[in-house]
Amino acid sequence: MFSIEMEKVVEAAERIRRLEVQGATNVAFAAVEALVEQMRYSKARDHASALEEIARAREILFKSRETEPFMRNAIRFIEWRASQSEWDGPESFHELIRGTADNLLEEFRRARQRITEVGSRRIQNGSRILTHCHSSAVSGILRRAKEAGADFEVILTETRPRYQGRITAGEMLEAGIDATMIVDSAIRSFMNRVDLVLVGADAITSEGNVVNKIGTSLVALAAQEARTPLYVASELLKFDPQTIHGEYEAIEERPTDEVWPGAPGGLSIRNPAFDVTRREYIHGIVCEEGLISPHSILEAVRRRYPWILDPSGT
Ligand code: RI2
Repeated sequence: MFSIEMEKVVEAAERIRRLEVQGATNVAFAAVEALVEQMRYSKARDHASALEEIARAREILFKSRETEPFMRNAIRFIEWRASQSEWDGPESFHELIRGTADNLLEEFRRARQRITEVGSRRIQNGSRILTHCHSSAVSGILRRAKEAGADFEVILTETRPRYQGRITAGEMLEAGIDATMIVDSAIRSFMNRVDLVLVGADAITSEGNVVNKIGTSLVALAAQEARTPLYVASELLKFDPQTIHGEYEAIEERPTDEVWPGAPGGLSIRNPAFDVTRREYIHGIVCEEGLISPHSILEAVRRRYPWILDPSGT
C-alpha cells in the first residue's frame, strides 16, 4: 500500500505489531526513532511534502498498535513542531526533527528515572510483590529497590497468550531478585501472601482509570478483596487526551491464533490485549510527578505536559 520510501516506518510498525518491540515505553521510543530515520532518508524537497511524509508515517505507526497513547503523544508533538518550523532545506528540516526527538526522548528518560526512584521506596525489605505482564517501569523500580539493598520476592504471572511474564522473569533473575512464576489463574490463590501489587500501564484516561494488559482488572479485583494495595507505575505521557472529550480508549484485539493456533473451525475466539482498571482499585500512580492519586491525573498532566492537551500552548 505504501511506497518503498516509507520503508523505515513500515519496518518499525511491523516489529511493533508483532511484539518484537513490546511495552508502551519501548513502543514510543521505537516509533520516534523510526520517524527520525524516515526523515533522514526523505526525498521531500519542500515543507508541504515533508509534512505530508510525516503524516503518512504517523498513520502507519498509529495503526501498528491501537492502545498506545504514549506513542501517539510523542509523534503528534514532533509533527506539530515540524509544522511550525520554517523550511530551510531538507537537511535542516531533518536536524529539527532529530533535535526535537532527542529533547523528547531525554524528557522520557528523566521521567523514568523519577518513577524508578519514587517507586523503589515502596518496596519494603522482606516483602512480596506481585506483578502482571512485563512493564519496563515495574522492572526498573524493582531493580532500583534491589540496588538500594532491599531483599524481597517477586511473584509474576506468565501472562497468556504472549507470555510476557517470561521477559519479566528473565529480568528479575538477571538482577538477582527472587522470582516465582504462577499461571494467570493462580492470582487469587497467591494474593493473600502478597504485600503489594505493582503493574504498568498502556494508557491513562481523564478519569484516572488505567488501561493495561488483559487480566489487570482481575488482579485488581483480587487485590481489593484481599486488601492488598495496588500501584501503577506509569509515565503521565501515557495519558490519552482524547478521553477528555468523552472518547473511550480503544482496546486492541489481537489475532486469534495467539490464543489457539489451529483451533477447530466454528469456534469463536476473542483476544483483547488490554482491559480497564477503574481508579477505585488503584492506591496510587507512581509517575514523574511522584506518587499521586488517580483522581488528580488530569491536573498533573496539565502541569507537567500542557502540550499533550494542546501543542500550541508550548
Ligand atoms: P512499560 C505492556 O503491553 C504491558 O501491558 C505493560 O504493563 C505496558 O505495556 C507498559 O509497559 P504489551 O506491549 O511502558 O506487552 O512500563 O502488550 O514498559
